[in-house]
Amino acid sequence: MNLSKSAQRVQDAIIAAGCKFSVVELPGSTRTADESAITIGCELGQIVKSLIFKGKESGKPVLVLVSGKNRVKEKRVAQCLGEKLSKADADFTRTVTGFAIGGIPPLGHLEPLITFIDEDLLEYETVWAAAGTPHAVFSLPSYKLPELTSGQVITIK
Ligand code: 5CA
Repeated sequence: MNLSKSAQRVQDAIIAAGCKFSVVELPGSTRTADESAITIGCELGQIVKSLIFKGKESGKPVLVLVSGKNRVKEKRVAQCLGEKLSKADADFTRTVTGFAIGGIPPLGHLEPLITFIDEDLLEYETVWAAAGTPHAVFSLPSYKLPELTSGQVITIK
């Protein structure tokens, strides 16, 4: 598949991580979790939302991978992180990931990000994540998420 520049960067990161998952660009929107589930034809819970937060004191970026069916309980993530969280705005998100909101992938960012993974994602055999643009996604077996992202699996909701 001939991928756009941002989607190709995610494909390259997947290959660099030693995996073979294929990024696909779809005609339908995958900008939000709801739209992704409709476009892909999967359950909302199978969508990996890649959300950026910021450590309140350190200012460090934190990536939280959440099942499309769940809301992040920031207190839970803060407990695991050891500091409170503040919300990241669109500019901060782009600066640390190199991607725009609606296409933030779980890997391939400009800098390595402390990563937490919603345990509910592991209930599904296959999950789908954004791949750099609001039309690009890739699927993978959920058990691969922790090694692909060096993320820590936690209870998030
Ligand atoms: N492509 C889909 C999933 S495959 C996707 O990226 N969904 S998402 O949920 O991970 O990304 C959208 C998220 O971006 C929203 O849930 C929200 O947390 C965040 N967001 C949306 N608008 C803003 C904004 N203006 N500032 C900061 N974060 C935002």
